[in-house]
Amino acid sequence: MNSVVSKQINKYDIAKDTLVLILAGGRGSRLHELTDKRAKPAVYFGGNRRIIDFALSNCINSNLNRIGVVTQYAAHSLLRHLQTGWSFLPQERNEFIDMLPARQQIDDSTWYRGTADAVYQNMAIIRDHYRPKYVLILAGDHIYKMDYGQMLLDHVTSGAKCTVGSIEVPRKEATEFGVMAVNENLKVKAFVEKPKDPPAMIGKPNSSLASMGIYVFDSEYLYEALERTVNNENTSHDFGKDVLPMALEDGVLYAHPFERSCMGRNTEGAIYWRDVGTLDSYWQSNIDLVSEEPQLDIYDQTWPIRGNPTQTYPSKFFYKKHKKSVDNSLIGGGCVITDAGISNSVLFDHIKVNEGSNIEYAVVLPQVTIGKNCVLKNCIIDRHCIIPDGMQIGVDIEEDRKRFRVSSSGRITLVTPAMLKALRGE
Ligand code: ADQ
Ligand code: ADP
Repeated sequence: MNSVVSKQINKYDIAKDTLVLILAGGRGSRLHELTDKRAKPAVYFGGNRRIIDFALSNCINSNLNRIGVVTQYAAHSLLRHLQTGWSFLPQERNEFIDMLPARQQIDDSTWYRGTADAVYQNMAIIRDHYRPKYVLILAGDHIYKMDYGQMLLDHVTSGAKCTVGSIEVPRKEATEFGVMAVNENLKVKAFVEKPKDPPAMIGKPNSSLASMGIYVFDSEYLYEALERTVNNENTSHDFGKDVLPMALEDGVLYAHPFERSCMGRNTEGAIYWRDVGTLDSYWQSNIDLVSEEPQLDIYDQTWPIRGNPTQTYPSKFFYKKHKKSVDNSLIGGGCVITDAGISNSVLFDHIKVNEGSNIEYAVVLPQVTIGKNCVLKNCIIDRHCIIPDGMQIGVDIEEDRKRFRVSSSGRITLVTPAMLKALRGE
């Protein structure tokens, strides 16, 4: 007797057929000196994580365990992070996080091209070695919690060949994004990359539907689209500028609304997604975490964001002479705080803060020493800085402009070891 077993499409089967590519090689130039030596995805975030930990954790939580990290710019710090914190997947189940370096350098004019080129350069490996049915392309520099399984399932059931993650954003902020219009079936009807005057959503004049810069492709369609893009010298070899408009023209582009797959919402059900591309947005996303009810709940254990555990002793606090305190702040391990006031700040591991200092609205990266009687406000202090006794940062912005880097909004001061060295005349 023949029995027909009907098989429902489910997230787990799709996940097995999917290769994830995390684009982790952008220069991140709007983070200025913070990305002089490390790619943006390797920048520290949230007290003891790096930015790329969000995309990687979302993958693991979504049962997507076949991951390639496409690197180009300043990959060393990222590589070290992946080796020490992310090398636990079992090879015998064909699960992996592989580094896929894009071409390092051919000649000065062509070595560094767009995102589509970075994937194209790895296409032979993807097609012949990994042989996926679907390819999920992610940015390595977004802060959010998302079930990619739902986006993949929507992709397969809609009949799309390319699906783009989408989110409603204020129209005035949409100049930084790809902006689209969709029909009632979420088929994309128009797409424009970083428009000067972003089109509004129907019935919502102050909102635009933005691309999150994450894409699911049928692999065969991806290979064909990349060949067409990269072999055309008139294109910029970029997903947003070239590949998505091509998929739109081919009539195979659909949108996936982020609210369908946003995970780990706080009690108010907020949706949180940030592209931390500038000093202002990087600082703000870190400071967002210190509020009592943050929109991004890092303490939610149902969708954990894992990182690279550093061996630290617990932090120590001494209050002897001054009546200062620590309030509304995240403090990493191995810190020693002596008679110093700290509020609304994120301190990473191994920070020493000496007596009489006051820290407010600061993001302080690992292994920083802050001398006595310093004032730090609205600032980002890079790893390995030694702040001399009595230094004031974020107090007089005009003074800061002469010594440090002030963000484009004029609100945030960035201090790096190289700037302090120059100040010391070394
Ligand atoms: P952008 O954020 O401007 O816009 P882009 O700078 O191209 O996109 O970077 C996307 C990702 O690729 C980042 O993670 C970056 O680090 C990485 N990357 C860039 N160049 C790379 C290279 N040569 N090699 C490896 N990795 C590289 C995109 C879309 C918009 C969308 C926003 C959402 O183009 O349509 O709205 O993302 O943030
Ligand atoms: P991380 O980003 O891992 O904290 P650091 O802040 O120490 O590392 O430096 C960032 C990256 O800059 C390192 O991973 C390394 O690739 C590079 N780097 C640091 N110091 C030097 C140096 N003196 N010469 C060349 N490269 C360096």
